[in-house]
Amino acid sequence: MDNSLVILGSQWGDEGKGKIVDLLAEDFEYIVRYQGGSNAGHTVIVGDKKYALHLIPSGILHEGKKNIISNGMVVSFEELLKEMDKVKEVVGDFEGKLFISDRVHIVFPHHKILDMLSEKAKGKNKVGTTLKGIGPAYMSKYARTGIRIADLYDPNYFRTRLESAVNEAKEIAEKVYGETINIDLNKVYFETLKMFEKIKPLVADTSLMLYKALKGNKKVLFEGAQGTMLDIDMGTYPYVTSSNSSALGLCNGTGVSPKQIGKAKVYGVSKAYLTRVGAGPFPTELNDGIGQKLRDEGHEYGTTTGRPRRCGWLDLVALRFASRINGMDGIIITKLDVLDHFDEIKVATAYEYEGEIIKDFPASLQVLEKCKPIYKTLKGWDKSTKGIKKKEDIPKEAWKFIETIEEETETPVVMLSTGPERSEYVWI
Ligand code: 2SA
Ligand code: MG
Repeated sequence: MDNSLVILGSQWGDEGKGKIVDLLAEDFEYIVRYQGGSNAGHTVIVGDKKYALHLIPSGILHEGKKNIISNGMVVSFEELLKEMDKVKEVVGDFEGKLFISDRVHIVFPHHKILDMLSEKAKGKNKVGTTLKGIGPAYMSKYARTGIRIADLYDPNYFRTRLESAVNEAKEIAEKVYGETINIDLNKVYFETLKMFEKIKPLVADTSLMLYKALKGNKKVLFEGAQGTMLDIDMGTYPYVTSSNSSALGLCNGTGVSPKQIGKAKVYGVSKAYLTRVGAGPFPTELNDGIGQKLRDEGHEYGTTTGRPRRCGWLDLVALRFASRINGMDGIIITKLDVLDHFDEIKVATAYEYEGEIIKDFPASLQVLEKCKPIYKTLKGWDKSTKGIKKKEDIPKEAWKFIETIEEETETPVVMLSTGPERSEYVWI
């Protein structure tokens, strides 16, 4: 790999990005998370140990890498410190290995409370958020009432901003949701400053760091969280997350110009089928035995929340869309082995909407709800692909599956991941 690289989710998250980033990290000097927060759940398995990463980039388990939490992320100090504690046994000292942008917005306890109240108020129309306070933290950012790491260096300034933020949260809770909430301003203030002391040595101007790195032709791996179809602008709005989880978030999330970012390759990670956690449209969802088989075989439960994931066939209308908006140079297919024992495998190549054939993913939820997938049915391979490492071992029916993906998305499949271990993959 000569270039810098973007690895992102091309579905609704949980495509297995963590494993891929961990696998490829060896080739890169910088690994950068640029959006989202602890709503992400990136599972990395090293030897017999499993690490669930939420905020820290998935390169942290490699030696000698610079892992960056850049300005587009929203960070809960409490969760960051907890996570650092979990990987401390591997990482040791974090200085020089983990960098946090001074422009990062902080997720406070009141954001989590507002997340919960907002979901409760939506009732059956709830988004199904991770309740990590992500939406409310981005709301504060865009309402210009947020608090960044850079704002903590002057404790009086921080105090003033926190006071108005907490008062505003209380008012929203009362006026919008009819609930009285208890937030101890002093406690939040002193605890934040105390936690900040531990985080301070890691704080950096990461936009400048990345500018210099890219200018000096250093190799940078950008790690997306969630997935393209959850992107705030291009996803299935309002059933989306609150950040640009597609490649569109790269510039604003890193503070790096499109010119510099444009030199990176983009690989989109896609499961061989499709899952979604939380509510929202999902044209190829299967509420039957096949869906359950996918869930069982694929262990489809949320890394952050443990929620069972909704499962269905691969949707190439959505993947075609993801390839276009991300400018995908290649697709990495994960969990191929989950499809090992199906007689027939289906992939949606278009939708039917009121008698019309649609090939481009629509914006309207009302249209999406009425879209019926048009499937291409492929023969299963009924052989184990688990752990295969050689191209020659890929069954011919699986090649047909791969070729169908390539034809429909006009994007090459570049790698198959054939199991959760670092070593279980094959470049094709
Ligand atoms: P939020 O919490 O405001 O970002 O939720 C908004 C929507 O975004 C979805 N979302 C996710 N979907 C898949 N995976 C995510 N991360 C965790 C994981 C989730 C988990 O890796 O498993 O453990 O449940 C993630 N984060 C956000 C969310 O379901 C809402 O639909
Ligand atoms: Mg995940």
